[in-house]
Amino acid sequence: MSRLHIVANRLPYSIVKQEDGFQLIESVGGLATGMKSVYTEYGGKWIGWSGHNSDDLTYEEASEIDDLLEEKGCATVPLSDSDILEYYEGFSNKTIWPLFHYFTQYVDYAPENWETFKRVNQRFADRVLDVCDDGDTVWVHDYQLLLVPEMIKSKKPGVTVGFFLHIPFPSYEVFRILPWRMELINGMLGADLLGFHIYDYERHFLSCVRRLFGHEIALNQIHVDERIVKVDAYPMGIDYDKFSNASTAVMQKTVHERSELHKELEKYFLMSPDRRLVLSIDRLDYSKGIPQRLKSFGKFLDKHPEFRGSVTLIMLAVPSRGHVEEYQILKREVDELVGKINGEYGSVNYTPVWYFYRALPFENLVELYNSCDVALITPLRDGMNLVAKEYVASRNTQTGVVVLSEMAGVSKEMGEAITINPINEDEIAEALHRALTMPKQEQQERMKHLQNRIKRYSIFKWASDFVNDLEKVKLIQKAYLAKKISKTVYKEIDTKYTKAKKRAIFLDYDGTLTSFHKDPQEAYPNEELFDILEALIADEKNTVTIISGRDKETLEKWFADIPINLICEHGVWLRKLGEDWQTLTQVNNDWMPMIRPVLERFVDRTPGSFIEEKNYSLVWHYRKAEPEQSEIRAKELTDELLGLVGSLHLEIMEGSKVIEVKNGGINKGIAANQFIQNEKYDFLTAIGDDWTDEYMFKELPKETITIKVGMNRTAAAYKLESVEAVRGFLKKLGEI
Ligand code: ADQ
Repeated sequence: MSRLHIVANRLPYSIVKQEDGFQLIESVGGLATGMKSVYTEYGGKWIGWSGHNSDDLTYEEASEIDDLLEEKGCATVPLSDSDILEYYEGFSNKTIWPLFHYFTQYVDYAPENWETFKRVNQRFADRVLDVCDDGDTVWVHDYQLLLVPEMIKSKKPGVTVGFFLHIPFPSYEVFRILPWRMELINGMLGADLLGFHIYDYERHFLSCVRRLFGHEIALNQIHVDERIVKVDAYPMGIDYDKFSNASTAVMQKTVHERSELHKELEKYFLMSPDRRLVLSIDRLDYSKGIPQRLKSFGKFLDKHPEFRGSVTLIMLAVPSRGHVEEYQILKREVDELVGKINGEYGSVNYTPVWYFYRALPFENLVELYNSCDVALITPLRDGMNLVAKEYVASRNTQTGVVVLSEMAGVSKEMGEAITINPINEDEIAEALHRALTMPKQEQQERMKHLQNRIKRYSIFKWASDFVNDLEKVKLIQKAYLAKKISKTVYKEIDTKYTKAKKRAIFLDYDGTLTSFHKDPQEAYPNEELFDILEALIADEKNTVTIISGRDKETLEKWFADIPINLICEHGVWLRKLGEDWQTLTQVNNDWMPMIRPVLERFVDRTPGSFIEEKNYSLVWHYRKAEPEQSEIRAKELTDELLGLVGSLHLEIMEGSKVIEVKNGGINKGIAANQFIQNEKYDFLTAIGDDWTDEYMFKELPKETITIKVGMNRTAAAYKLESVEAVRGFLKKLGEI
């Protein structure tokens, strides 16, 4: 692979001022560890902010920092006082953070913060554009840089862009509140691969794209203009061995090598063999559910007095975003709750909650993971939560229990934890009791499975999976473009067309010649389409046929004034030029009274859907209905119909937002072949967009130029991306 650059709000170093100048301290956080393995391997740069306010630095100091970082492969993006206030503390942490964690009451909608957010994102993108060339790959991280992918892609489409969101992506109902919702999604869609921790966030994102933009989505691929954007879930892991080895090292230390904290912990256990420790670790953030956790611990001591005196909660809170009012209020609330519990249940030699409001060195962190019997992890919302994984990795004894919020992304990977609803204090109190009384053997059984899983999907595997998929997206995009009608391919088609003496042109209608409308009756042909068709028909070598699933009455009405062949209802009816309608096959309608009530039931349960009755088929339309609900209903209806149609010799066809029930043995492929038999065409083409057109692509003679509209998998030889592209193609053939 060519060079891979990382873009994140922060660089993987912090900078401290010493007497003799600045010094870099390498970050040991999860992201820095994971990314270092990829960006050094691929020889790229890390682009980000140094953490220093540029207003506080002289020109010489800023240059010194830049030079030091440059030597480490980093490119800095300067942030001034007002940038930090409005881009970082403002829009990132007071708008996106609360909204994406479902704290809508805390969201600040200040427009000036949005303006600065855009400006600073552009500064990051410009810095990326400075250092990268066409063919390079860029991996952008997290919610502070949501606009950067599009800002890169629009300037350098030859750069492959990946984006990973470390926090949850909320459901559409929450996301839609944001006045700048379109801009944010548009920014993200500049990426070629979008990664989320879990499938739920991916699903929410796709639902927002579908509802706000209406882009075509096939499974997890979005069709944005002429590009395919892939969306997938990659649950971020940790450096498992680092925690596991450090834990072994802690155990092996001699008494005088041990840290003060370690000695304190040992003293605590020596006081009584029944002593137990429960661990709680997070940044002091309202999303982490700290007050609820404390109250639950109080409830536990209240309900289970036998544990008073022997169970202590060690609560570590890393100071975070202290300038923001909500965080100050939270800090006061936590302080008061700790005081209250300790006052109520404590004694001279028992403190129920040990509260540390600070960051701890790595070694101490591991000592705590090592010594605590239970990890109590109860965020109200959390993108992933790495603490849970770190605890598991540090348990070399294979004992220990994780009590885990179902609202943390990590809960999807930790089926063996005791999961709780973080708002339900009674449930948490009971889960804690269960954890503290769980037999050792059961603990080991559960821990073994957890460890195997977390070890396998480490931070390194996570990073390499994402990077490999980014490579693969390029192949998917290439395959798509390979089928696209390029200038050269068009020339070949045009040469065949010009040489031909007798041409048959089959054109599907909805989604091919005209866009879909919520009301199918509004999809009538416009002037441009008539001009295109008339130009084709004017050449007497051409036989033009519209081949559609629509009923014959509609198409006859719409195309009354133009001499064109019509095949309707997927091939039941044919009207050749100057002739009357004829049926291509013998069919009957005896089955309709049986099937209609089933469809009616689905209409009643799916607002916006309706039934169309054609001469020989019944169609359930759901384009106007709520998209997600109707997809589920469509599956239910198909299942129900499958049980009915077999004995009636019917077929179910799933078109674009329609389910059609019709007599078996009829399709566009059979009809088109019947149409051309006994005639000698030396140029054949068929254009269509949905899977009912695949019958034509598969069954027409192999020399047919088959063209699929859209991105889905197809048997057609070529693809055109849209109705406009089809019209453009036909205009060129018809020379208008
Ligand atoms: P965070 O909200 O910061 O991350 P988390 O994933 O739990 O949450 O990571 C916290 C990190 O800080 C852990 O590595 C932990 O060891 C460390 N830490 C916590 N308390 C500490 C203390 N007192 N001293 C020292 N270190 C401490 C965001 C998202 C998460 C997502 C991560 C990664 O909010 O949901 O898991 O990014 O994508």
